[in-house]
Amino acid sequence: MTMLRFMTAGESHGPCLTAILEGLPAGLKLDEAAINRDLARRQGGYGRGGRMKIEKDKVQVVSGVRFGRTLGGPVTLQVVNRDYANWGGRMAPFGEPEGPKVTAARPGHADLTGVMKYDREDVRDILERSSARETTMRVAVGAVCKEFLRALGITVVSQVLEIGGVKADPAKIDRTKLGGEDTSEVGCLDADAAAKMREAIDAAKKKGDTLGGVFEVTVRGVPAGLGTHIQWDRRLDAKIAAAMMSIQAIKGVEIGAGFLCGSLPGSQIHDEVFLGTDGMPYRKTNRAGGLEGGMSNGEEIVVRAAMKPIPTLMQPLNSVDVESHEEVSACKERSDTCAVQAAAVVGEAMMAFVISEAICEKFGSDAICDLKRAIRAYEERIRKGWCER
Ligand code: EPS
Repeated sequence: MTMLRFMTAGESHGPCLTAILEGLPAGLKLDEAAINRDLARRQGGYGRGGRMKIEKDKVQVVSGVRFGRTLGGPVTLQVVNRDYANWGGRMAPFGEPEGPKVTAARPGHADLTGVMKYDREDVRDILERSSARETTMRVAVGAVCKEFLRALGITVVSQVLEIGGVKADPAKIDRTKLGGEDTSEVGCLDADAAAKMREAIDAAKKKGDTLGGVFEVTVRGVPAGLGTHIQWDRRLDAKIAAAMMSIQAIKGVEIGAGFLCGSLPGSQIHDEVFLGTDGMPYRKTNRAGGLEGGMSNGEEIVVRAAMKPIPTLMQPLNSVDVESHEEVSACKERSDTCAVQAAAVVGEAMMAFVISEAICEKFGSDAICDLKRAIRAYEERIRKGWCER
């Protein structure tokens, strides 16, 4: 059984969004402002649509926390959808719906298959839950997990590396600036590429098109030995990949050198290990992305994910109508031109959750003081000679 788990609920234009996070140790200090900061970051980014002008996502913590400290019980988080005030007639739990049904499915969205699978006549019954608005709660959960990790000296940061084919130049990226304030509006640390990314988003918007991209998530300060080689479903790399892939619109995940591993010889891929003056092993490179044998190896964990362009196009693609069964142009919903920067914030959140879960599994999670002591004892054992003899 997993030590830490969460579930989200809510529709994009329903009354509110909810998440329940269970398994965090008691006694952890939480800061409401830190959760709201990440919620605001998720709402930002160049190329967002009209909805983000309506919503001012703010968390309400309704269980599991008392005067700023966790109690050990489920933490329930809620964010009100301000737009529900305009959507009550279409989204109320009871009564008769107002307005026409949505029937023209969008290619690339859950619309068509969802209607068939769940036997729904209105595409809205599918799109309301499949919408990336759900990631609001993942970010809230992730922000809580980040607080937990921060208490243990672990940080999770992200950057955008590519939007619509415009790539950041790795030579122009100062990795010490990772996690700082995003002044580029696209989450990219290469200022030249960031300017071109914004231009690409403007051009796509003008054409009624949308753009995807690539973001990277980095975790610093992770102890070696999270996850295990023992069983497939307990490997940390597998859990990270699944968590990233679970984010709406993600189509590819790479760890460390990723797909490059398929083309270079072993001598150019594996990170050589050296002995430091303190008698501890270290690596000069990190092509493994901090993960070997399904376990964290103590280096930074580095993961990239590719996001496809948002499927709602203002110049719609050919599709089918689920009511008339005719070929039609896909429906037009208000949407974003590009949300890669927001997806990077969601990526941080999912990463923070997976690392937190791995920590709770390895070190126990009743009380934060016991957990900290268990980590110290483990690190001391390794420092003393790797194995206890
Ligand atoms: C989103 C809210 C949605 C979309 C977007 C993300 O709001 P609305 O549908 O009211 O415009 O802007 O959702 C999608 C990209 C999607 O495909 O559903 C949010 O809060 O991030």
